[in-house]
Amino acid sequence: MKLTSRSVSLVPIMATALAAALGAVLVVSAPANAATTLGAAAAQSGRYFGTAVAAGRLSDQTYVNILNTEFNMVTAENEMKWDATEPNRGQFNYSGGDRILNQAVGNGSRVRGHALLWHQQEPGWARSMEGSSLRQAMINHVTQVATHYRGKIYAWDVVNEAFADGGSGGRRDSNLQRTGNDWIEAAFRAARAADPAAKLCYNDYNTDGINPKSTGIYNMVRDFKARGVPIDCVGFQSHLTNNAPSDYRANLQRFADLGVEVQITELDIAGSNQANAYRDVTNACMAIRACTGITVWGIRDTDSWRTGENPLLFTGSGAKKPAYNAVLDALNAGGPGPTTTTTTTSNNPGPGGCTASVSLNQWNDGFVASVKVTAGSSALRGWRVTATLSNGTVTSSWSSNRSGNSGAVTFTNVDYNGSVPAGGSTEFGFQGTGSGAGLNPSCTAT
Ligand code: 9MR
Repeated sequence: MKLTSRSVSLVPIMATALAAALGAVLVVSAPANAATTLGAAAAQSGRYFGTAVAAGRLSDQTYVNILNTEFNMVTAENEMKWDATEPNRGQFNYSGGDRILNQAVGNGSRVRGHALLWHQQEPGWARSMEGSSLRQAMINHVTQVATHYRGKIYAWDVVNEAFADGGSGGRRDSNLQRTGNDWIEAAFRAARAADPAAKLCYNDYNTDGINPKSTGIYNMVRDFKARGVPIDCVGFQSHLTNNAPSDYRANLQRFADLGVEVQITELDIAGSNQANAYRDVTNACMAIRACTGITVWGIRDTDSWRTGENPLLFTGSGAKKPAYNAVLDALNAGGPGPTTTTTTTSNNPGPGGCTASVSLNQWNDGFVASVKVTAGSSALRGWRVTATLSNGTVTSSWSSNRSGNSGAVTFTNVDYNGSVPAGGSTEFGFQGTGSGAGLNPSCTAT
């Protein structure tokens, strides 16, 4: 897959070089083996292309045909939100969310979960709550919903739109925020505990360039990474008009440099420059290895929440718009995406032993390694994992004590994750510069 994407992306470069050498104008057409759907084109570089889906439209055949043909990631537009999934306190309803998830899985697509906590679309019962009882109710919500969908969600928007617009760079006021400034990290920890395999994202809008709001979020993510709060990705909604900000790519890159994935989560673009702006946004993602995919917020213009603005890739009757072709071409020309590899080293998995496996997210000059420690047929009381860096250094680590930062680096359990039941597992992680290839973690019970 990677080879194909490299050879595809080299074609225009070679053609351009040839044109320059000949002093001639050469029209570069799409490579002969270019993919013909958005999902397949994104997959060539290891990325996805997704859309928001409304359960109520799944009986519309035109809609479903485009959905099944073009997209390989799905977000429930409303059906996994708090008001939909817990309309009465402690009574959960997953009918709409499950319908969307099952349709997506049946079509070979993955699912982004949206959204565990958001100050809008709180159910009425939660809106009238505050303080510690609200804190308890919201964490329970995160735990219940993430547990229901455990193992089935690619990435969760754990918290949506918690930062204020304008120049403050601070949090938005809400009853959630008033339960204490640590509500976001409490939600991320609860989500990680409930579904360790899902990537956990913070998602927001008006964060598409470098501005006080995106910088406030940047500082939160940096702090989370430094303190070991589990966060894997940041979603940039990208509800745009005419243009992406000129520093769109630089903004994505600065987040990627913190060691999180970046995802474009709700893209729609109104205005007469639509096709160019869609191309620019797609190119920005393709230029960043840690940009793992793009989701548009609906399929046809008539499906959009931005009534009358026609901000999507298909017309109301389901025809492809110029913006569709701009995106498809940019995906086909896209640079290398994330390389996620999983290697497992087994040592002494019998009674008293453990195994360690690493899942690696590598970009140009750095990586994030997530290590899973699995107990053998006896419970663990403590563990030690050694991983070897062939170059570069470990710059931060979480959910473990570390000794060393280059060469053979040793990690041991912290107080809350040393006890692992027989056959059970726990995770820790670290971030480093250079290549994470060949870490070959080995695990010893202590
Ligand atoms: O598209 C969604 C629309 O159908 C809902 O009525 C609305 C409710 O507030 O939410 C819309 O989706 C929003 C998303 O969940 C979060 N970011 C902004 C989106 C557009 O409002």
